[in-house]
Amino acid sequence: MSSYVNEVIERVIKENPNEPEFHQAVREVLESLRPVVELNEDQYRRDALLERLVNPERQIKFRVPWIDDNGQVRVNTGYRVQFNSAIGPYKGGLRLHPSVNLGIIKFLGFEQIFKNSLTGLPIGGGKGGSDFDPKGKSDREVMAFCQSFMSELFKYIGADTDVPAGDIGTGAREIGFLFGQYKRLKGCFEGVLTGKGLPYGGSLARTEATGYGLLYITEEMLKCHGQSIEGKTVVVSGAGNVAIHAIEKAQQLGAKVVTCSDSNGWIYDPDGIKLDLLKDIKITKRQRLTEYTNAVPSSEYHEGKGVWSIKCDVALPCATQNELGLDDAKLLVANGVTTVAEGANMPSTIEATEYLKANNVFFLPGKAANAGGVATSALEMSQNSERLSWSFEEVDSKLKDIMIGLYHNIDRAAEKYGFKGDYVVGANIAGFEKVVSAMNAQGIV
Ligand code: NDP
Ligand code: 2IT
Repeated sequence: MSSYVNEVIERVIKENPNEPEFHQAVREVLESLRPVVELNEDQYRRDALLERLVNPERQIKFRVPWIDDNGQVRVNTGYRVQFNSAIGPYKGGLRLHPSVNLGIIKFLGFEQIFKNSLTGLPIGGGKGGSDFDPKGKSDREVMAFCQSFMSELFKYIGADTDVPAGDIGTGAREIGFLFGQYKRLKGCFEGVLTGKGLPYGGSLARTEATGYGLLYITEEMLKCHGQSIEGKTVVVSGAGNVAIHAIEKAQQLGAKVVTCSDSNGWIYDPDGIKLDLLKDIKITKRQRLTEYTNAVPSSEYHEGKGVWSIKCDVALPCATQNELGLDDAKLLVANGVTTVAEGANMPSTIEATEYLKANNVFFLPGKAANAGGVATSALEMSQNSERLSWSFEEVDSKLKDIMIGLYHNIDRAAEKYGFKGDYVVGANIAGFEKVVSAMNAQGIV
């Protein structure tokens, strides 16, 4: 057992107190890197490779004052963690949610390094956000916040340095306000954000990409095991960008999706989720899920958590971190689940992941399964660089090829180190290998 891995995990816990999500993400990655670290322990230790990997290149924390509709000044905290630029400009979303703190942004930024590496595209890892809650705010308040946030962030980002995008709470509206303020301050129209609107440099299929990509990789994995998603019962959590487009592609592939959820409660529709209705409620009207049962009386609405109690073949957690715990994993296994693929970032706890794997459930970790979003962001960057835009079909087919290639890459990496079928190990090792060879080539920086 590599003592170097243990030492670095202990240091991370000691030096980053009160950041449990960051500890969890580091532990999960470093534990699976043991076989690689053991082969190279002397060199990695001499070069402090793991210490450099777990320490962000830069973290920026700033005040975000804005004025609400009553004339009251409000103050939020903004963050951007520029974690690792070994293989390209920092790339990763901005999360706007009251739960955001530095530890959450660091966990997301750390995951992003390996995810971005797995896409095969030239993007480094970063993440940002704020504890601002867009929910219940007027468009003017959201604009005021976004303009203030960008008035500080613009100093640190750029099309070739750091390219933020959406995440929880940051969708097309917020990206538009952020882009407008960046352009005004810099006096320069450049691809500094992805997930932009189509009239000003956005890419077709970026909105759909994370959810679609999740289904493309899941289908490829099932295909390689002689199965298919067609005819399967699927349980989804979340009702945001990732969840909605995962439901859409699952339905297109012939699956029956029976649940979705938001931060208040969840829906069980045994006849299959009506996607047009769900989109109207969540995207167009920004309403609560209770509206769904009002429109579909044969469906059930429950307060709180509960989608994992529904019998299914495939479970797709698409809301937030640690939303699927050990008890949920036990319920899923008892009900015969065969596949869990993570649309969200780190939605399963370490105990839940271990339990699912021990019970022979196919488990695709988020950094592989949800990589289609950031991969398509990188395709948006390419289109911006060449000042062209590609058709939906072209972007979608590139996305599909990337997800299929990604599956075979993590499958091969797992097998090479004696962990055939363990996609957690495969994703961490395959993502790490590319980053490490780039770091080694660039010297001690
Ligand atoms: P959205 O804001 O569009 O949707 C998030 C959904 O999850 C909403 O339905 C929200 O409920 C629910 N949710 C959020 N936080 C909580 C919480 N603390 N408890 C319960 N429910 C919650 O975000 P996305 O769909 O973009 O993101 C979902 C996940 O996917 C996140 O983990 C994100 O990091 C990850 N991801 C996103 C990518 C993207 O391209 N957008 C790419 C890769 C990963 P409510 O409607 O009440 O707000
Ligand atoms: O977690 C993620 O990969 C995202 N939120 C998307 C990041 C991006 O830059 O498109």
